[in-house]
Amino acid sequence: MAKKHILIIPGDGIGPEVTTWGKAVLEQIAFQYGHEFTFDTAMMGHAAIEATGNPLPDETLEKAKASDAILFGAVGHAKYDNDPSLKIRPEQGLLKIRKELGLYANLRPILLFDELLDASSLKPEILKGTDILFFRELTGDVYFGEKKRSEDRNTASDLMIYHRYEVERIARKAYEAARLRRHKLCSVDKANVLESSRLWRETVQEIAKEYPDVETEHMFIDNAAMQLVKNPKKFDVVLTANLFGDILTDEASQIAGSMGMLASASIGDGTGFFEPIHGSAHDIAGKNIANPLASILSVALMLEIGFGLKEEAKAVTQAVEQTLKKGYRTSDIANTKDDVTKVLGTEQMGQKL
Ligand code: GGG
Repeated sequence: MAKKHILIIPGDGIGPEVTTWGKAVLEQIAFQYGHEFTFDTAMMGHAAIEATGNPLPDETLEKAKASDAILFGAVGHAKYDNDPSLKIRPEQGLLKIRKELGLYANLRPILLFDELLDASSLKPEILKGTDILFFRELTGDVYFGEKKRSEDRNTASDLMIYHRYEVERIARKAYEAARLRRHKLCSVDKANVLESSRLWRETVQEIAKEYPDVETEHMFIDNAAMQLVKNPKKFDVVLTANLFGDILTDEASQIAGSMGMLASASIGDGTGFFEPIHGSAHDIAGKNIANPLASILSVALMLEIGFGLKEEAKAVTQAVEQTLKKGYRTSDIANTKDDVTKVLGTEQMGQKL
């Protein structure tokens, strides 16, 4: 029996709706397998700014450090998107918690369910058999480099910065994962232009020597973006920097059918952090139309990677597969050919699992 304490951070927009169903699945797993999961909740993002003035209150960070895993929803709000001059922003909470918890590796599996082959705008014959695991670096790059604005406000810069140790540690994690998969790793950078990418490539080349059984390829980001839609099956493990990973995985979500299908696990040296890759989608918040499957699949990652509960994780993924096999869809993954009576809201989809 596993005894785990899980912190739920619903966040903003559709975050609370989707984490409700992630938590429900955790409760169901605890019941079925005889585990003891206890829960607490905490604020982050816009909700936290409104309540405390701080996107990551100290109390949230303390609770996060004291938990065995964190299930997170999303951060963001239209108010900030429409006013770039606002200094305190929801995303700062997410970036700070990643840094504070040392969450340097963000694993984003592109899990393509056969049932959703026709939900993608890409051709089924290009997609079928695709199985990619992205490693997005999470604590460096332009996200954390110095930000500057000139006095006249007409010039701005974000420092793109990487240290060798940051590349080494995520590269080793990615190579270890490749060893358990198809022994292929593609490192994505822009080494023909960027110095930080030249450090990235040079470091990955060094680490590659420790893993002679893994075939290494280096690819420029522009080519990778193209290959991802042209020939996604060619990729196994993809290792890339923070910004490139953020963009490439949104693109890759179209392979899986929708942003609403992609889960992620952020890991480092301590507590793991599990969240859908989608943002707060405030335009659809509260309408009961958000897809809860990315949150539920994030729970599968928590069970497997966070707690080592492989059988339980498999049961969650299989439950998602079975639900899709029965024809149930949320509107983001529905197709005009689908039976409209099986196009469900967030709550109804959550209850099907
Ligand atoms: N669940 C992911 C989320 O809330 N994304 C919004 C966001 O601000 N993302 C920035 C990032 O992932 O670096």
